[in-house]
Amino acid sequence: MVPGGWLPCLRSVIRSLLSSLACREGTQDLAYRAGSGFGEGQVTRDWDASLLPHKSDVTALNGFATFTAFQAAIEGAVHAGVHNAVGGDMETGSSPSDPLFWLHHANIDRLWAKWQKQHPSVKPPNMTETLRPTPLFGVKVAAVQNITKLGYKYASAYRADSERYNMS
Ligand SMILES: [Cu+2]
Repeated sequence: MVPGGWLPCLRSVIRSLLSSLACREGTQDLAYRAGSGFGEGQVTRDWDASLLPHKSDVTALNGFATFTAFQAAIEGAVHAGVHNAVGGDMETGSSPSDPLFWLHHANIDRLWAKWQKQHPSVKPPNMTETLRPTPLFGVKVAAVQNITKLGYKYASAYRADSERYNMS
């Protein structure tokens, strides 16, 4: 398990990326930064749509009443399923070199924000734990719970995913 928790670390990285982009012009820089982080910017993919998560995997997330159960469920079928479906670099430790990594992780964070909205009193069991490694994270789990306080929001957080996408 990631020290501090997988979802809090994911959100901390998204927040850091957004802060970095706020100091730059345009979204072209996102693709450049993502593509230049590992390797030579050459992204490999080996697409297999049969490995994508199903709509039922996403809708089932709302049924989890504890953070620990929710985190385990989203990390498994929903998160890993997209990594495996895209294939190539997305299945390896160099997955951040693929711009899809950042879109995918932002969507995972969005789904967590949506779940938080539906379970406002449910918190991770380790709110006082510091995310590690500290040079990369170094904040407490509690510090990444509220995306509004982190300075961003998801426009679709209040819509059903089936309304936004043609999911079958
Ligand atoms: Cu991932």
